[in-house]
Amino acid sequence: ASLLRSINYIVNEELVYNKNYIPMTRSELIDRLKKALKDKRFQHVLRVEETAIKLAEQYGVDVEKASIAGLCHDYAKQRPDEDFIAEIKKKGLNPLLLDYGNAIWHGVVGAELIKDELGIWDEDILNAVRHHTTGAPVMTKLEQVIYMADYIEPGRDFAGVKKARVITAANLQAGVAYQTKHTLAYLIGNGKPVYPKTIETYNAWVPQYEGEID
Ligand code: DGI
Ligand code: FE
Ligand code: FE
Repeated sequence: ASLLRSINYIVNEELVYNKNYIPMTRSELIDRLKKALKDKRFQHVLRVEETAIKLAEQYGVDVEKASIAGLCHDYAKQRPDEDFIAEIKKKGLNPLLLDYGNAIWHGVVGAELIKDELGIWDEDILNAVRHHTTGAPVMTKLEQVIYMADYIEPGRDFAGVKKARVITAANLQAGVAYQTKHTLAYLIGNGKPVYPKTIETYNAWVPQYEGEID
């Protein structure tokens, strides 16, 4: 499989999807994203994909899943609130979601729109999208990779991003703890509402890895 991937890279200079996680080619997916997103956001998802593929190779995660999840993670970011509210009702999702907004919806509810509209049914990929903003107490390696790739992609520029990159290169789980700690501190520092899952993620990850992030 790894040889086949190398051949695919050489022949097509791009990753070829051959595991049926999505009923389209990578370039068709990229066209869909280009239409769904403004250029700045589209460029971000390309960088998240690139970062996710590198982390996937390093940490033994399926590269095809990392590519698809990286490209799709913000698929729904620019949808109007009505689309999310309709989807929450249609799928019978937790009504507590209605108290939040796009920051939370584009991942949790966005995963449902991806299933409906892009035909992705793989629960690992969908969970990586669902949890890319808040994290989760238990995350697969793919979910961790997407959570971190979104945070450290080369276009990110905030206090602490260099440290996040160094920690993540050394220890993926410590990277998760670092991001979780800093995001919660940011939300509290700015008086923002904290989604309960964000707090659950904090409790599951930060005390455990505290020694590895300072
Ligand atoms: O969609 P992106 O901008 O690429 O990145 P993201 O999906 O990680 O979203 C980041 C934003 O989400 C950031 O401004 C912090 C915010 N966020 C994360 N957890 C919570 C949250 N916002 C609220 N209100 N509550 C949370 O629990
Ligand atoms: Fe996002
Ligand atoms: Fe993102």
